[in-house]
Amino acid sequence: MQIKEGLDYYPELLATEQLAAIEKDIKLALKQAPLFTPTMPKTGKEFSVLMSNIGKLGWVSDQQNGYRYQEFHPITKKPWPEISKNILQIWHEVTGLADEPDCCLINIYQQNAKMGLHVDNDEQDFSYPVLSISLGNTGLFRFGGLKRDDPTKSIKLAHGDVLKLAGKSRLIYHGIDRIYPSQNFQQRINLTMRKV
Ligand code: MD6
Ligand code: FE
Repeated sequence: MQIKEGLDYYPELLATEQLAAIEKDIKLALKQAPLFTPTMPKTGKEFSVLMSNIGKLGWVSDQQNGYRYQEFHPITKKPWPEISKNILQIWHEVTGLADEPDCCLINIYQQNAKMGLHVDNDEQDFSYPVLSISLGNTGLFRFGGLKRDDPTKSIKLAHGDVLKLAGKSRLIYHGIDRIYPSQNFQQRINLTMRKV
């Protein structure tokens, strides 16, 4: 479903078994590459979202060196685990690309976590899409335009929803305003895949 030019929303795209398999893959990956708390460039303020990565490159941020991609975990210094087949399959299916993503960022939101409005622009080639998969608790996703103060709209991203930012929407501002409580889940997991 196209929400606006370049912004495609695939509600409940993923089947229960596929989601269970992905959750298992993520749990395993997090044993090798534990969650870390990124901090803001300059201020050093902690993100409320916990992060890790899988893939050749991982997205990290800290006070000293800011936002960047690197080949190793910021604490263990080990290379990131590989992106699982289950996750890659969704990238290939939805983007139609034969190329594999370089990075799959894992964002973990506990109840009070949120993510401020931002643009994904630490990559070199914006002609590639960014694909996100949501699992667990529903999150309220807000998106606007190419300028921070453009008007915004919101959609709820639930367990099994997929979102693609491409073309004219590749560089739109977006963020997560809140996480909805749930009887079924303890946290929200968001995976974002990118070519770096
Ligand atoms: C989230 N998502 O859903 C945050 N970025 O937790 C993102 O920041 C995002 O969903 C680029 C493309 C799709 C996304
Ligand atoms: Fe983003």
